[in-house]
Amino acid sequence: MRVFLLLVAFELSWAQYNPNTKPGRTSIVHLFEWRWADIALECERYLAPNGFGGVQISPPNENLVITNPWRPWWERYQPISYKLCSRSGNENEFKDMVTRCNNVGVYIYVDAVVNHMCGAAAGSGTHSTCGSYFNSETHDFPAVPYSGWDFNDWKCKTGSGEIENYGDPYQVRDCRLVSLLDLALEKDYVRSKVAEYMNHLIDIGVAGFRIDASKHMWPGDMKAFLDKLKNLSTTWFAEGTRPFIFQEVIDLGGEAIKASDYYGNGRVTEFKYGAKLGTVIRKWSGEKMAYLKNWGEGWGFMPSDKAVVFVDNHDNQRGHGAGGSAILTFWDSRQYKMAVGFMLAHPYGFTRVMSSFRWPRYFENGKDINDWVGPPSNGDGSTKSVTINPDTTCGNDWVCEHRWRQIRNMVIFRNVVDGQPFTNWWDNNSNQVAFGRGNKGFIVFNNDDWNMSETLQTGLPAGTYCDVISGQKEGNGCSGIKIQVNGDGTAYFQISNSAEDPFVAIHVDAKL
Ligand code: AAO
Repeated sequence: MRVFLLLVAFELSWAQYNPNTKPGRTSIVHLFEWRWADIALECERYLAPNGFGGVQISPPNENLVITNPWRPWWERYQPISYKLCSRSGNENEFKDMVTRCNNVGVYIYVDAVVNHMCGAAAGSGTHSTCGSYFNSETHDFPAVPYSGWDFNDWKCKTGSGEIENYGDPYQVRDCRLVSLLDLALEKDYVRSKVAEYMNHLIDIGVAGFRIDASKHMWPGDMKAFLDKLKNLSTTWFAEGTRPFIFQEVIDLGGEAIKASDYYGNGRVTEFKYGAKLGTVIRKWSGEKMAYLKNWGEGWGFMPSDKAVVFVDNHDNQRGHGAGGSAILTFWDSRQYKMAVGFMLAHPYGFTRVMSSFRWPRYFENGKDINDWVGPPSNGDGSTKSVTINPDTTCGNDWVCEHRWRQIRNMVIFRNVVDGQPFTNWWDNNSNQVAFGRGNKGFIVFNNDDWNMSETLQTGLPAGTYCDVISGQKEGNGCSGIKIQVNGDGTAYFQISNSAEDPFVAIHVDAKL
């Protein structure tokens, strides 16, 4: 009996690390600020046919409406209630999205903002996305309901009530993050309200959660509300499936709170990944791609099976959060494609692709003063829909990095090589590197300032392969460069340093 109980406990906690994506689908995409109606369409018309496993969505719950005079993207990180209405849509549209995406095997991961409510200076009124009344001075959120008792103010020991020092874990967990009213998650009432919200989403059919600002919650308090979560809906998932949990904890080293404090609850965001990869691809600080030979744990990252990895996220692509100017984004498209290509080819971590909107980036003294600008919107503040151009790119200022050929084809590459070991590493001791994934795929980069011309062991069966970066296999043809793999597995690669994309990727599903 004892052994059995232990096994059950192990099963339950273990399962929260599993992304629950369909077999053979290995990445999710963050469709930042997209409307639910557009996500439903994207699942059906693009994500399912191209092997994406799921979508991280922006927070779906009611939030503060900020107009000064335009609405910042970050208002969605200031909850007013757990009603499902936001700029992305209402509850019916949300349910329709989840149903339609699930029906084509693309699952939904909710950004859960449960550490706090709105900022202390939000005031009172009904300027919220469902029109619910709130009062930030009296800490009154009747639509949940939360009241003064449900916040941490009495617990915080700093003079300002704010987090003043990230070296003190008590401040980080018990005080306010940028003035956001900090929920008292030690209370069972608060835990229950959070779990009720998340269970409502599970009932609708979501597959998991990104837990915002996890660093600012005690891991034990999080465990308490996570333990209250139901298994996933059996309409789409096997009986007993636990929701996927990944916690947003920024740990670049040097602070009191470590990512490892959170491993017991689920996966954790590995912020070192994008910061380091950006530095390497930019060739800053003496870094070079040859050093990527032991990428992953060898670079001091968390264990691969705990990590969620990404090149950029919605914060650090615009100077929020952590990583600074090393972070690569769609603004640096050539290097960005290489970084995302490297991430998707490399076995480390569970991968998330970013999909952004364009904003009028404008630097003053090294800071983007338009870092607040919200999604493409109409005069009344409503979010614009994602239009699709004849060439399959997106309109209305939606960037749709996930639709860039190089990125989309590398999402497919990762699916094809899933489970294969990291093999056949080669480098020139500089910025020309190559590696394989068993006998399924091979990728070669030239990030040096000179041409590359090498014969390399690919590990692949003999034949002609279509490079999925410069083009792709189309019917029996290839719209890109063709690579000839010889009987002994070697192939000749020539990559100009001035190529549009100085990298080549081949895999067994793109064999001609
Ligand atoms: C807005 C206004 C505020 C206002 C507030 C309330 O900007 O001025 O006070 O409303 O009225 C987002 C926006 C915020 C916005 C907020 C609410 O980014 O600007 O505030 O919505 O609307 C910390 C947290 C991390 C958080 C990140 C942004 O730990 O959880 O800040 N990310 C999430 C979301 C994010 C959201 C929230 C949380 C809040 O992804 O979108 O905020 O729901 C250090 C710490 C990090 C810390 C950063 C930034 O990082 O380690 O934990 O992240 O500082 O404060 C080097 C270091 C690195 C360091 C970094 C920056 O890289 O190595 O460790 O420098 O100093």
